[in-house]
Amino acid sequence: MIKVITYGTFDLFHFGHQRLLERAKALGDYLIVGVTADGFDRARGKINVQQSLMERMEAVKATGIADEVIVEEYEGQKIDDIMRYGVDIFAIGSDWKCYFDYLDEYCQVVYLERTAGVSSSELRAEKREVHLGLVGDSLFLNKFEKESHFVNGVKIVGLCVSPSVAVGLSDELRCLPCVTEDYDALLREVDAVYILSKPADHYEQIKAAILCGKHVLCEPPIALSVKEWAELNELAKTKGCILMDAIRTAYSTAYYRLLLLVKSGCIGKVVSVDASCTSLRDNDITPNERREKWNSICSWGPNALLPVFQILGVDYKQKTITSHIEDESVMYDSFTKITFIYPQAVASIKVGKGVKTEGELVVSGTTGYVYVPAPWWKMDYFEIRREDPTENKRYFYQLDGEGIRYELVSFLKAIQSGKNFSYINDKVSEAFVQVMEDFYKGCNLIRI
Ligand code: C2G
Repeated sequence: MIKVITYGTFDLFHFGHQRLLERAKALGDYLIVGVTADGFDRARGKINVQQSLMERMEAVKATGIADEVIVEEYEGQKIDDIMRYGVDIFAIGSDWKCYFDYLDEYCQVVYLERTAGVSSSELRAEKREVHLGLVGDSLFLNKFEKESHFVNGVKIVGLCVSPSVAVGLSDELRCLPCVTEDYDALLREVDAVYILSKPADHYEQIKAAILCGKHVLCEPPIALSVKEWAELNELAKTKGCILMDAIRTAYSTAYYRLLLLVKSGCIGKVVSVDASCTSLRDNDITPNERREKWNSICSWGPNALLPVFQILGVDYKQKTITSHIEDESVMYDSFTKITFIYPQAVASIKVGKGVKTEGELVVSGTTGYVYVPAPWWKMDYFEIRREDPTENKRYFYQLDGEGIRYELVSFLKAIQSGKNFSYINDKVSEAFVQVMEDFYKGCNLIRI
């Protein structure tokens, strides 16, 4: 019996896949199909896959061509599989020509002509080309624009920016079809907006966008009062629009795996979460501009609060905010420390814009702790540490583009499906805003 093996993602199963499987099967008597696991696809840079592993495996099974369907989970697995299953022929589309020649040490390698005119990428793009507009006053937009090219189905078509910021923007951004200072004009040209303007403008800008039926991805805080936050959320639901917090850390694989491990009890019961996020000030803007824009609490607060609220929840009993406020007129805090008391745990965050400290994250539990070195918010690595250091474990997950591309993929999926897949749920988003509101109102605020 001649055994043939082939591999693929088989996203949005199409005619090209069908033909590939038919021809692979015809090479022998028994066909094994390896379907790539989500984590493996991500690791090899395929981040736009639409269907879950289960759905993709089902689609392959439904053809009735495969005799056996397996999951491909790791680099190098092909060699393992070929040996384990006693495979005679490895078959793959001609788009991989030469790439798998190294397998000829183990079996015969056959490249089958790729079917022209159909591909998952095209199907994905067709399904959901979302025209995105950028709103903001930061050069970070350059990075955002670059990252958008990794996500098919999204196209940045416009930009609303003040002339002072426009000077530092890349040519790609300055040459967009719609570059304007008029926000309403931008809204007319797009399906969705990414908002990176100063926090005090978020409420009005989000409201205007949603009233026009546009989806919103906004750097948190979404609003500066819970009342406004609730109003925007309600409005988004009524209008069928997605409103999502943009925190890149939430979309990094390492951070997400850390959450899953902690939640499944790998360090016992969590008793403390401590996170610090600080940076020195931008030198490219004047002190006045800077003060009007992002203070410490708005720049870093939601990011530092993310692990606190996602691990311990939002029902804390007490909170104390201690801030060094440099300018009372605009509530510019160069440093803020917040402590939370939960029924059986504590948490603290330190944020600074003009004060620097070690940017680490520590989650302490009854059987060990998680340590994430600085800058933890760009997480690709963490350790689970125990009393006996020989039991320590290290985890590494590639982080591409600081998580921006994964965040965009989630936003697009949400738009397409009408369901918010955001890793940051409503409760967490609201709790960020509650902290901001208390800070600005001076509730539980100690000035140093
Ligand atoms: N294919 C094809 N014609 C198309 C599209 C795809 O013949 N129009 C083939 C590909 O060449 C591949 C298989 O269908 O052999 C599955 O394609 P994908 O789902 O795009 O998977 P791919 O990323 O090519 O994964 O490590 C190698 C991978 O597992 C192959």
